Parts: sequence; structure tokens; C-alpha cells
Amino acid sequence: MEKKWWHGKTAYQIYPKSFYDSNGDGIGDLPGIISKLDYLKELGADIIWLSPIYVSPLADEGYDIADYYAIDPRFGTMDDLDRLIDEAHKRGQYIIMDLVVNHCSDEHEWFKKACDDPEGKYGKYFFIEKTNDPKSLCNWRSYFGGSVWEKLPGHDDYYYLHLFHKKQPDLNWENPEMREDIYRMVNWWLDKGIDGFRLDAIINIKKGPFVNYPPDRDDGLVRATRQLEDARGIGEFLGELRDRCFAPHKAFTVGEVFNLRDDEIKDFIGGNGYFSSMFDFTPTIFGQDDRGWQYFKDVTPDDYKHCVFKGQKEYDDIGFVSNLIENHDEPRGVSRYIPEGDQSPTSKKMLAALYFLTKGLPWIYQGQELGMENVKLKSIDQVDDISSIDAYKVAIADGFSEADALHLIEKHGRDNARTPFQWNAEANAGFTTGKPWLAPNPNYTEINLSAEEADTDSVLNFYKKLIQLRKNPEYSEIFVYGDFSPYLPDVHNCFAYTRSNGGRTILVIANYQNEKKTYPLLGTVKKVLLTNTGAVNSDSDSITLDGYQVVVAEI
Ligand code: ISL
Ligand code: CA
Repeated sequence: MEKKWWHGKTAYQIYPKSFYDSNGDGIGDLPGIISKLDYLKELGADIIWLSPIYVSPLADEGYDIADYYAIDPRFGTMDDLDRLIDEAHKRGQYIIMDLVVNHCSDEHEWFKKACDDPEGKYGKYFFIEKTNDPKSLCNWRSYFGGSVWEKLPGHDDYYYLHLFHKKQPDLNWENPEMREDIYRMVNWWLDKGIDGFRLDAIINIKKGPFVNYPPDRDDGLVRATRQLEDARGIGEFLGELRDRCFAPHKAFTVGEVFNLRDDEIKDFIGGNGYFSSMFDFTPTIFGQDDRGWQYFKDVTPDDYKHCVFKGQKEYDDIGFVSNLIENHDEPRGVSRYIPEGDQSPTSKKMLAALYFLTKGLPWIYQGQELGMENVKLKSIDQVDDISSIDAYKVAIADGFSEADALHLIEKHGRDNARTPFQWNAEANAGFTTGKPWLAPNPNYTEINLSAEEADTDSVLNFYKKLIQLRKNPEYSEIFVYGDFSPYLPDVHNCFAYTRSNGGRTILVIANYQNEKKTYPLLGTVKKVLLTNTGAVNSDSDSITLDGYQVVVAEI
């Protein structure tokens, strides 16, 4: 694999609305991020992805863009962004923006013009169909519930397509004029000095044929992903995007790609792939069910392990994947991948070491480095996220009680990741001096940055050690490029693998449960590089681990 500047880096996702509020309006902002760059630098975060900060009605929290060329005043100004780019670059950090181009906002001027004249130029920027009978259009269900077809505002006989919320009309990538406008915008940002993009929901830009499929719920509709199975030819668009925008700027890009066919991975992230990298969502999608959140399965430690192994195998040798345990769309990794009730600094550090040292680019989502957890809810009224609100309704319609439906939101809801970053034990977790747009997790009195900075054994300090270990020139070739092989894959609740390069081998081995266990070893431990608890007990052919202990050792 050709070596790239970013392979050895650590990436960090910021959800600006919830990171740090500099002016007391309860909303995190760009000056807030600038004021925390030193913190991120000290942590070891090099590549920083900002979730959308463009002008937006925030129906989907910024993933509904009304102006691609302007910063939403709630997040700051273009000067603030220029300053952020500058300050990050001074510190040797990179800023990447969220590129949301499957859809825009219904408040974007293109859509407004399309409403004024559906048969005109901008009508062709969207998927607009003339009919009096929306049922005659295809029966796809949007990701956030209901039909993908919505009446075009101001008309009785036109409908437009939205795979996501009705405030997110899909852009028509089949239209070369529309694509030109997108490329111009992407190049404008890259010329401005940002270092790249994360590509939102990108697989959706190529639609399958507009046909009906057998319904998968009583609503007569079928999941939006069904048509993706029949969509062909996305490469034409993505290759163009790479050649016209990313490649000439040497931009770093990471795709949010779901529903990819295995034989397409190389087109996406292989040599001259469309993107630099893409997220491995194998563990993320495990246990999901098209019928709704009420059918989702919990992820056991063995499930999690097999997902990680599967992802590593699938992407290995093809390209450099991006690894994560959470993002702004997911519950907190420690709440999801550690069995309920077992969340502790020890188990959180174990999970951190396990995913962080696999092959690929490690991503940290804001607050993950503190061990932030899911939130308990009292009522659905506390919930902001549109997808949670839809999932709640679906579960109730399926016969679930309000309490049980709410419990599903606690487990799977996107707000879990969106509560304010927990800076300290003061009011509102130190996030704002005003009223936070979303209440902080009440556990901020214990889990917060200033407490963890003061505690050498904290989850935060363990993350710092992990980041330093992966960057340590003595081991970085092994961690960044070394082969990955599962170790003892069939041993229940043992999660272990080796990384090896140039005749050297590092073992990462964890006891993913409470009881102490002894596991066989491949060779003698030459040097322990890291552990999360107590001492390391090993002899020439075995190692004994405490509950949730992880050991990283050269063998
Ligand atoms: O396709 C999916 C599952 O197979 C969906 O999970 C989908 O890809 C995902 O919801 C996309 O998420 C991104 O785009 C959304 C936005 O709400 C999310 O926050 C964003 O990460 C629409 O822009
Ligand atoms: Ca603010």
C-alpha cells in the first residue's frame, strides 16, 4: 500500500453545536472550537472533522443545508472559520468539513426556484414528478419515516423525492448542470484552505429505478436501502468528483458509506479510489432490523469481536479503512459495546485499546475520550433528534408501551452522542453559561474533562497513551501498517489479535467480562506496552487477565 501522510494520524470528530459555547447562547460555536484547539492538540487529535456548520434551518441539525457558501450565524462567521483553519494549521492540525450533497434544505434557493417553476432549470436539480396520485410513484420509505414523496410546496400536481426528511429534498446527480454547481462549491472550499471532507450519506446519490418493491411493514412501504441494491453507476459521479475536485487539491476524504457491495470496496478506497478512506460500519449495523428499533439486537462481546474481525478482513489489502466506536448518529460506544452495568473506567479503556489498535485510521468522537455514556430519559419531549422521534412512533404503533419505546430511544437514539461535551463539574458541564440547546448528561459531575485531567488513571489519560503509542516511532510501523490477525477467535469473551511487521509482533489481548481468566500465549511477553488495570501476569505460555483487562505487549 502506498504510504500517505494521514495514515499515522489520529482523527477527531466535532459536533459543533455541542462542543463548546463561547457566547452563552446555549449553542456551541466556532470561536468555542478555536478556544479548545490546544486541548485537542494535547490529546493528540490531528485531523478534525466538523459536522455541518453551513446556513441551515437545522431540521436535521445542519445536515439540511440552505447555503453551501455561508456559515450559519449560530455557529459564527466566515472569519471565525478562517481563523479556525489558520489556528489549526499553525498547530499542525487539519480541518475537514462535512459534505452533504445527496440533498440540500427545502430552504435552499435552488429548491425555492424549483417550487416557483418545477419545469424550469432548477426543477431539474431535484427529482420532481408530475402526478395527482403520489401512490403511482414508487413505494419507498424515507430514512426518517413516511413516503419519500412529498407534495411540492405551492402545487397540487407535483411531488418531490426525499430519501431523508421532507426538509431534505434529494439533489439530482443525473443532471450535469447540478453536478457542475456542486463541483464549483467543493473547489471553492478546498481553495479556501480546508484539508478535505467527510462525505455524508454518499451512496444515496445514485438511485435505483423508481419501482415498487414488496412492502416490509404494514405501511405498504419499503426501506429506502432496498433500491440501492439495484442502483448501478455511482462510480461515474464519484470518479468525476475525485478528478475534478479532490485529486487536484490532494484532499483527504472519508466516506460515510453504507450498503456497499463487497466488490465495490476497491473502487471506493483502493488505489485511485474515490476517497482516501471510508468508515468501517460493520459493528455499527450489527443487530439492526428494517422493521424498526424495537427489533434491534444487543451486541454481545463475541458479536462485537466478530464484526471487527470481519471488517478488518474485508478491507485489508484493499485500502486504509477508518475505525470508530461512535459518531453523532450513534449511541455512545461504551454503552453499546460493553454489557449493561459493566461500564467502568477499566472496561472503557479496554474497548478503547481494542478498536484503536486495529488496522486503519482511528477516529475519536467528541467526549468518547472521557468515556461519555448514553443518557437516561424521562419523556420523549426531551428528545430533539428526528430519527428518534420517528422510531418512537413506529414502536408505539407496533404495540410498544411509551416506557418501552422510550427505553429504545435511550439505547439507540442519536441524542446520546449530541449532549454537550462535559468540560467540568460546574453548571451545564461547563459547556455554556446560558441554557444549553440540549440538556447535558447529569453524570457530568463525575465524568468530565477537568476531573480526568487531574487523574493520571482516567479514561482520558489512557486515550492519550494509546495515541502516543500508535505514534511512537518504535512501534508505529507495526500499528499503522502491520498485518492484522485474529487470535483465539473462538474463545468466548476473549478479544485478541496480533499486529505484525518486519518480524516483530504485538499482541492485543482482552478479557471481555468480569471474571478473571487465563489464556494461552503464542510466545513469551517481551515487553508490556500498555495495560488498563493492575499488573500483567504471564509466563512463557499463558497470561491471566482480570475482568475487562486488556494488555498490549510485544511478544
Ligand atoms: O443508509 C443508512 C443505513 O443503511 C442510513 O443510516 C444513512 O446512511 C445515515 O442515516 C446517513 O447519515 C448521515 O446523513 C443524514 C444525517 O441525518 C446524519 O446525521 C448523517 O450522518 C442525512 O444527511
Ligand atoms: Ca454560541
